[in-house]
Amino acid sequence: MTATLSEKDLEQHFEHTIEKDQRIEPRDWVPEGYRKTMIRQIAQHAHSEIIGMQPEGNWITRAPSLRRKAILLAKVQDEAGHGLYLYSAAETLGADRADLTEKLITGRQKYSSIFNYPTLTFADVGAIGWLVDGAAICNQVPLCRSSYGPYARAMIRICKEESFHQRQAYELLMTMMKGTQAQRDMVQDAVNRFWWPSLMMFGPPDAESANTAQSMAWKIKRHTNDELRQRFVDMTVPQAEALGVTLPDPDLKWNAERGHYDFGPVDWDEMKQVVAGNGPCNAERLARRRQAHEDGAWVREAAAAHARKMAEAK
Ligand code: BYC
Repeated sequence: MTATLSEKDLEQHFEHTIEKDQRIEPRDWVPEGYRKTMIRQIAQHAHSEIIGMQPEGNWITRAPSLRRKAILLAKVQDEAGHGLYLYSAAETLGADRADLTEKLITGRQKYSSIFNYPTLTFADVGAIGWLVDGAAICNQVPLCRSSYGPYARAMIRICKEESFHQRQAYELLMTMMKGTQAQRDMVQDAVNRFWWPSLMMFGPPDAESANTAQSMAWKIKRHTNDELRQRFVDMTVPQAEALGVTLPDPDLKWNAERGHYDFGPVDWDEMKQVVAGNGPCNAERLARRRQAHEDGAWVREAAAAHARKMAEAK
């Protein structure tokens, strides 16, 4: 005899799983709000990885040596892989990957603001790897303990790869800093342009973050946006000193009382503009993604035809 569980029982089981710090798995019942939030965050994250291939991909053909080209190619391919694990994780929640892609290219789903800034010199490849991957690691290591199993597990591999990305970038910047004055200036200029947008990656301030409270209660997020932003600043200042660059913030200073670095105000209006689609490269990034999607139509058709043939042959 099988007993049917009521919605209340299912809800209790879900709450209990979260409370005990156990993972929610695809087979488990989840409240609709949890499913929606998870799909929203995972889809935005996947889109960010895929759009994030563009700014650095811009330098593959112009990398200054074969070694730098091989490293950059591997990094950009890693981002594609991250996108794929994440779209697969979203599918376990009932999302359809084609639908998510459609939402991205029609501007109905977001991706990280950081990828709407241009990459003007090769030093930007280093600045992105150091600061953007650095911010990503800071944000994503706690997500390895996120309550949704497939997302948390994807995050473990992603973080390992991001750590390699950050190290190769720091080595690239170190090499440039030991070069000519023109190379050092290039690094400083890249850091000046990427510092503030990197701080925006953590999301709006806690007081304006619509989703944090619920996502923390569901243990999707383990820390607030401001906590992680502070952690990133604290971690990065000594790295900047070791590199020999300055961070473009006159208010940045150690606060012994707080045990943290104080930093100046982030330009939240700029972030809002970029998220609303008005950043320097939003139109270009989406147009490129749309074109790539159209160019790939024949691959999707061929794969579907092959799958049909295989099914018929059985
Ligand atoms: N850009 O309530 P909040 C990478 C949106 S890829 C654009 O705090 P939440 C890499 C937010 O979505 C890096 N939008 O939201 C790749 C929400 O809008 P909706 C990507 C942003 O979700 C290649 C609204 O603002 N990382 O590492 O609680 C090369 C209010 O925000 C941004 C991830 O996706 C932004 N920066 O917290 C190198 C990590 N910030 O949906 C590196 C996973 C906020 O309500 N995601 N918004 O309309 C997260 O951890 C969280 O989603 C966030 C935001 C901390 C980003």
